[in-house]
Amino acid sequence: MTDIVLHHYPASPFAEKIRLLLGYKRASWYSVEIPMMMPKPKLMPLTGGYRKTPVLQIAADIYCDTALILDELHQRLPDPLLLDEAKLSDIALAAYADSSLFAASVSWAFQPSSMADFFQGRSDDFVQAFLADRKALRASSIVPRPSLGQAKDRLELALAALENQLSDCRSFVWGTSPARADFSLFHPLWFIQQAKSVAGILDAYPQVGLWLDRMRAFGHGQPQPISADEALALAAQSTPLAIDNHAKASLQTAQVAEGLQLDAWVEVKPSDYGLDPVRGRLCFADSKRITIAREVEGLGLLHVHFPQAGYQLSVCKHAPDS
Ligand SMILES: N[C@@H](CCC(=O)N[C@@H](CS)C(=O)NCC(=O)O)C(=O)O
Repeated sequence: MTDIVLHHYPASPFAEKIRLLLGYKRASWYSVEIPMMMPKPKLMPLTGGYRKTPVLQIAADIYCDTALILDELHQRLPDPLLLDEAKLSDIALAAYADSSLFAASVSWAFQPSSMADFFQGRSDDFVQAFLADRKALRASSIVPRPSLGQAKDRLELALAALENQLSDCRSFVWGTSPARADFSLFHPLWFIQQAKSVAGILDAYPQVGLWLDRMRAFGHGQPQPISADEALALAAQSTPLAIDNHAKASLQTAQVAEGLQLDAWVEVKPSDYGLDPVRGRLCFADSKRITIAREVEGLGLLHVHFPQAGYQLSVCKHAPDS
């Protein structure tokens, strides 16, 4: 098994989703702590502009977005328990939790009365810089952050439904083993638990509380801290996994008609918020993922992977500089 490197920071809920998955898989992994806000000078060479947290690196392959990271880790560290064949209900519930529920949990957790829970020991300058960074991140967003009142309504609906789902004493959302939906539902609620002054909203849901404990018990596996420079060196020493011709041939005719031939200069960007484009040559696209090749000074060839769902892929009008 090649080394797993997770670029993340402790307070990130989406990173917690992946840390917990690594715990569930009892994985040993390398942990690179990245800045909570821009600039991220040692991450950008790897991703080519994608700035969200977390990012998974396996040698010279870089995986963006936890939906894809979860699938990739599940493929590389298979286990008989996690639902192998994704069911539509599982994918849909995970997508709802990662978007609508996550946005509600951020609005709820970041109330004026709970800001101190997150920023204890941080300078005023840090807090102001962080808030400005997140405002800029959301500036181009197509999903407005819910108001506090809306967030409360959304959370109560979700918590009551989850309580109901778990009320037949099943261990996890779909039964005896955790699935995508469990990991996606966990991280927004974990984030609320970190905001101690407003976490009381969870108290009325005892089954949810027991499920949160059960999930948390997976832990984080065996993380070993490494520096960002060491992670860059791992990328520089390696070449990306080969993409076989059969897989390449799966590029859809409809996409080719749109100019998305293999080796075309393309850009990929999220379609919700943080719309920073990543440019490179298209080397693979199927129903699940998009892969682009980037030649990076000092690092050589990297493959950067994105999920299809939630990302826009388009042909670049001009060839990028790198
Ligand atoms: N769809 C992305 C969302 C990731 C995301 O929004 N992460 C937050 C942190 S939890 C983020 O990137 N915040 C800005 C930053 O870390 O710079 C995923 O599933 O990975």
